[in-house]
Amino acid sequence: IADRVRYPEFLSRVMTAEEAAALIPHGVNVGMSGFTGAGYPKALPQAIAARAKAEHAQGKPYKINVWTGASTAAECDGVMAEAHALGQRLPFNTDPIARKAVNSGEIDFIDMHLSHVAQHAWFGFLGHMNIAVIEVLGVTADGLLIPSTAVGNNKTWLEIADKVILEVNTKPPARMEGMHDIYYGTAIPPRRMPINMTHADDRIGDAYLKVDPAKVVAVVETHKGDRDNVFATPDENSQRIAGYIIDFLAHEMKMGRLPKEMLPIQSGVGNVANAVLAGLLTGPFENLLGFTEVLQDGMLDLLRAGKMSKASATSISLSAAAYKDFEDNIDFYRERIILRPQEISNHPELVRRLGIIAMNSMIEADIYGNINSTHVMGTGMMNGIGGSGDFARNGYLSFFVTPSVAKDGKISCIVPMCSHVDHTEHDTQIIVTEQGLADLRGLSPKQRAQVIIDKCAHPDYRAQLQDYFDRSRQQGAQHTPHILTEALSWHQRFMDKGDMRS
Ligand code: 0RQ
Repeated sequence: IADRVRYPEFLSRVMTAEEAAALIPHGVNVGMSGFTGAGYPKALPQAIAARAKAEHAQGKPYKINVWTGASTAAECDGVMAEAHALGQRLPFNTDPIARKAVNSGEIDFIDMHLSHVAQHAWFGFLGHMNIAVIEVLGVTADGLLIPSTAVGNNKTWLEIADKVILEVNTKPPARMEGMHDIYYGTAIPPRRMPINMTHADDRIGDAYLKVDPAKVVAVVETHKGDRDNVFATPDENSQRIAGYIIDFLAHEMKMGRLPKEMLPIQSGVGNVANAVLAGLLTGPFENLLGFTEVLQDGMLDLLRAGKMSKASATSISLSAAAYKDFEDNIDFYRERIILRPQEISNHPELVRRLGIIAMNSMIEADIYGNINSTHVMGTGMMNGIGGSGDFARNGYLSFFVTPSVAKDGKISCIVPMCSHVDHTEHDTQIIVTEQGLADLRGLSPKQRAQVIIDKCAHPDYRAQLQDYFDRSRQQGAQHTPHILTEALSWHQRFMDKGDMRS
């Protein structure tokens, strides 16, 4: 560890994860590193879980509130949820055990726009942060921290926490040093200055995170890779969705509505997102730029092939195979990848100025283009809104994609009314399913409904949606026609009978 921790003062604070977990009492607010299965602490959460179990066995309470960048992994959220160690959790989670505890009511989960988290913490909206547990790759001789595979909210956690525990992970390559761009120019209103970035690949900050050395109470060594973020090879539906998007972008360019040099791309997580990126690999666009929050396998492929020149993100979330390529070719990727705090990677000011093309997945859309990204049947939390809202509202173009049906066709992903709304109709420009692409720009609600039904609905549900829309046009006000007593009946039918088909 002395190779990685070159600041002598910290060497005296090296201890085991168990010793460090003993410094985290019941009831505190803990800021952890971690964004989409990357850069999360690997040792402390397990020691915290063991401590929680021991305390509970003695009949004592032990729960902590955990704030991160975004999702972590089984060895972080999973173990702590399994040990009933989580009280409040924000802002995003994909772990199945934690999800179950959220949906049983055990964990108080706060689902937030990822660009909001840091500033809401500075404003004091979330309460006081007691301890930060941050994975880093090392410490320089000057006491600066070399960030890991995800930056997330680490800058802010290090600034606002009373105490800091560092997990020094010796597994990721030390030669990542220099890849990060940590912006220290943020301030609290009314004295905010513009963020001086005009190109997606501009560097505007420092390569290191800063910490007040006096706050560092423990240094724990780990040697472990991130979660293996595997994705299935794109299926036929994903490939069709990707095909529609690429044809659409080429058409927009031909029509002069998209500049010839193409605009920077944001892509959400998941199979469809990866299929779109795979489609760009063989598509007609060159010199692409990525301005996204999570860099996945698909973007690494584009960089390697020279189709994408630079990619800006807050985290690198790769499969084991792609990670090996990243590690083996770290000098190549260090010149092409910029990892920033999530308040910058997702900043509405930058998304608007740079003209980002936003592509995000959803759970369901309604016939007017409202989008539900988070809730199953209106009540159960899936993962959270993540960064989708940061990009969708402010992007130059905003796509929402989904297969037209879920659960073997028993659920239509196009419904009369969404059971929960994350992105309103005003934030949705283009909806794509494997059935087709609905371009909603410049259309009124009634025009949008007809295009969505015609282009995106699955044939099993098209007539049923058309019938709902036609009957809604015979009653009530006619700007956004609805039959309110029937609008959520499809969801109720699924819950009663296990199938939305009438
Ligand atoms: O269920 O897991 O039981 O098989 O939802 O669906 O089709 O595999 O899609 O993995 O891309 O996830 C919106 C959840 C899509 C994700 C969502 C069921 C379906 C399956 C997953 P199973 P798919 P994906 C960047 C931006 C919000 C955050 C975001 C997400 C499971 O993309 O969390 O965009 N997005 N962030 O069967 C009931 C429906 C359903 C449904 C699908 N209508 N009703 N269940 N499912 N449609 C990333 C970050 O911000 C970090």
